[in-house]
Order: sequence, then C-alpha cells, then structure tokens
Amino acid sequence: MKFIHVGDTHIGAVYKNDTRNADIQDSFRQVIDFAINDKVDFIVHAGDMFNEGNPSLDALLFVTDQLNRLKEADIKIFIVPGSHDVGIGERDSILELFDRNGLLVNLNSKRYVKNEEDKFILKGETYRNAFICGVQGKRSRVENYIFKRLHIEADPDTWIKIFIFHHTISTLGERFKDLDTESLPKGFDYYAAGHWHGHKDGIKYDKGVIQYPGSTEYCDEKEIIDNPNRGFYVVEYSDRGISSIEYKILNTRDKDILVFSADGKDALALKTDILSKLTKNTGKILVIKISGKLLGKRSEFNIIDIKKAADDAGYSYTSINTSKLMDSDDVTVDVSEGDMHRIETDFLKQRGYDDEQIALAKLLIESTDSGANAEEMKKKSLEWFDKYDNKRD
Ligand SMILES: [Mn+2]
Repeated sequence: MKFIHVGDTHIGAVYKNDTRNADIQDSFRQVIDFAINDKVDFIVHAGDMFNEGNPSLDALLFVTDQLNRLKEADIKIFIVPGSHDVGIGERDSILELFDRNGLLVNLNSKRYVKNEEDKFILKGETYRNAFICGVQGKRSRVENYIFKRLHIEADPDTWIKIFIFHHTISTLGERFKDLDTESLPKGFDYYAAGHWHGHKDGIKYDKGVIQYPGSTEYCDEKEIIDNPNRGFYVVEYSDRGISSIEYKILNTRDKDILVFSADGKDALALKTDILSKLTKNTGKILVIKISGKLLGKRSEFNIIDIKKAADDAGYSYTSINTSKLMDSDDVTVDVSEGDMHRIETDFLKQRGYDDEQIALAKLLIESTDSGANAEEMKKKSLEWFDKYDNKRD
C-alpha cells in the first residue's frame, strides 16, 4: 500500500502575479498527476489547501477539477483544514463544501469531533488498513489547549496509524512554535505535518516519525531563498508497518538570487551594478536583496527601473528587497534597553512621522500582535478615525 503526504498547496492568490499563481496550481497538478500515474491508494493533505478561506471562483474550480480527477481514479484524499482554509469570521472551512460533495474527507468535519468539557474526542477513518485522523490548524496559538484534552478513538486493528496536524512544533524552534512537540498524541506510526513551509523529515517521536513536506510552491521571497526544493512524500506500508518514505521533488521555476551591497555607491552606481547582473532568460524568478548604506537618498534609487529591466530580460517575477538598504538620513535607535513600545515610538519619531501617524502604526502593530479578530480591528480602526480623521481638512 502507498500514500502521498502533501501540505500547504495554497491554491489562490499568493502573489500579485498571474504567472506565479499559475505555478502554484501547476505544482498541485503535478502531485495529482503523480498520484494517478503511480496508482497510490490515498492522499493525506496536512492543511492549507487554499491560500484564502474565501477562495476565488478560479481557485475553487481548479481544485474541483483536480479532486474530480482523483475521484475518477478512485484515490481518496484525507485532509484537516489549515490556518488558511478558514475564512475570517467563518465557523466552517471551505473544505467542508468539498467534503459534503464527496470530493475529499475533512477529518475535522463535525462527525469526527466532539468537544466536551474535559475532553476533545476525535474519531478518524480506517482506509486500506490505515487509521487516519487529525487536528486542524488555527490562526491563534491556543493549540496546547486542544491537544492536552485530546482523546482519540483509534481503530486498534490497522497496519499503520496516521496523525495529521497543521502546526509548527517546538522541535523546529521555540520562536516559531505553536505546539510543544510533546503535546502530540502518542502511538502513531506517521505524523503528517503541515504549516511549516520548509521541508523537514525524520523527526522521531514515540514509535513513529514526524514529517514536514513543506509547501508545494514558494509562497514568499524568504521561501525562495531559504529552501532549495519543493515536494511531497510517498509512503509505502504493509502489515509490518511503514517500509519506505521517499521525498519527491516538484518541478519549479528556475531562479536567480542576486545580493548587492550599496556601500560607497550612489543610486546610479547601484542601479548600474544591478542591471549588469541581469541575464536574458525565459521566465525565471528573480530575487534581489540589497543591503548597505547608499550615498545620497534612498528615494533616488528607483526600483521601477530595475523591475522594468528584469521584465525585458525575461524574468516572470521579480522581488526586490530593500529592507536592509540604508541611506545617509537613516536613523539608528538604541534597542539595548526599554520596552518595545518605546523603541517603536522612537523609531517612528526619528523617521519624521507625526503623533497621529504613529498612533495608527501602533494600533496596527498592536492589533496584529494580539491576534485581534477582524471585528476588533475594525472597531479599533474606526475609533482611530473618529479621533483623528475629523482633524483633517
Ligand atoms: Mn501554509
């Protein structure tokens, strides 16, 4: 028997670039092609099927077509919703629509979960001698609460047990974690993880193994730079348990990552330097990172010209990161002491923002930090406009 473990396919508008959004669909299509050609028994998807919880019609139709291909090939797909699969203000995930139409199995559909006072009772499915269950991802970091009360009604008579989850575990780094690794339930052979877009395999846990396939396409510039490959796993098993796990690399677009220092250059010299490094190509991804201190003003450095030159050279997507580019006007803020509030305010003041602009910036920083929901943010923003906007002419 054989299954595919994939996650973070992010179908939808990840980029403001049609070619890249089509690439994201293409990677998903490659996974489905593989599943059909290789006649796998089923697929487990670890969440973030879609990039937005309210996907566009284009994204919905694309996924419907691909899931219909699987259905025709008699390949079931089991999934838990990821943090992106639930729309803001929605109770259910968009995946529920596909579940009700028989195109996938949402393992966090109501028939699988029962939330009691002291217990979160979770059922799963037995399919092709595998027991499969899972816990969906949430946007807020309250997961330990569910996991501590988790009570799984597992089928004891299967060859293997698979647990799907959509969280970044502490083993990957305390800073990013939304779940302590030890909170994961014990007794599973395969932990099909999602949420972390990097690829990480072979994390031993209890008698099983935790696997992160990563996203099937680069979802931002950092992923393009940090992780060389995108892919998914093919897992084989028998009555003796899991016999092999293979990482399959997806075909993604070629890329150029160019790093520049502005030190000792004026805007024109920096631009000339960058343009000289662009080469003719047919549709590569281009990431440009610029750091250092520019002679003169940063505003004299025009990234539009660079983007235009990159388009002309044939690049299909260009990202220019100037967040580490300084100029002679740039300020430095002492961060050795004091709280974040003071550091942020000092920084914004030194950059020449007025009190009113700082108040809005602080409001937005605060709202995102506290994981405020849409309603709260709307309320706070309106309060802000009431307070400041009527002062405008
Ligand atoms: Mn994701």
